Amino acid sequence: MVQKVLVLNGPNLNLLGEREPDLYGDQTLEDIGAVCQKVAQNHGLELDFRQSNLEGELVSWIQQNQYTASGIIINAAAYTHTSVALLDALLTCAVPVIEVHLTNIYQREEFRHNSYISRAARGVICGFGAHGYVLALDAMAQILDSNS
Ligand code: CA2
Repeated sequence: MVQKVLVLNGPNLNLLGEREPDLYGDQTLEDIGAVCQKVAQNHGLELDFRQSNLEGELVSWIQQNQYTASGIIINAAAYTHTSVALLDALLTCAVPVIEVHLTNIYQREEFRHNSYISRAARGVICGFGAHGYVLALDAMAQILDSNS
């Protein structure tokens, strides 16, 4: 059976490519999703790529997919630094979680240096822009391959 990877994107990431390109790059989230679809296909994985500005919606998607997804890649955006709810949701999932950030959060303001969700993550990729999603998918494919 084809394994599904859920890719979750948090608040304001729907604005990618429209504002702050110097910081976040000029690719839209749709562009990133399209690249991820190709990469997932090359790995023989199904991809479910989503974005929400609502914390509760992200929590619900994690809960709904905990038995149907084989892995979760998440850029929780600002919720990274605030959300115990997302951490708890991710901790209840038995599947591997990879945290992604476009920017190097450790080079930025101090409040971005702490990630609540890292405790639930197998690994964290940050600072490589949109390519970070590809790196995360490659890593996820390797983890799922070695698990099977
Ligand atoms: O570097 C990342 O990927 C972040 O998760 C992006 C978040 C930020 O709060 C995190 O600290 C690091 C912000 C996403 C906002 O996205 C925008 C995109 C275009 C224009 C404005 C905001």
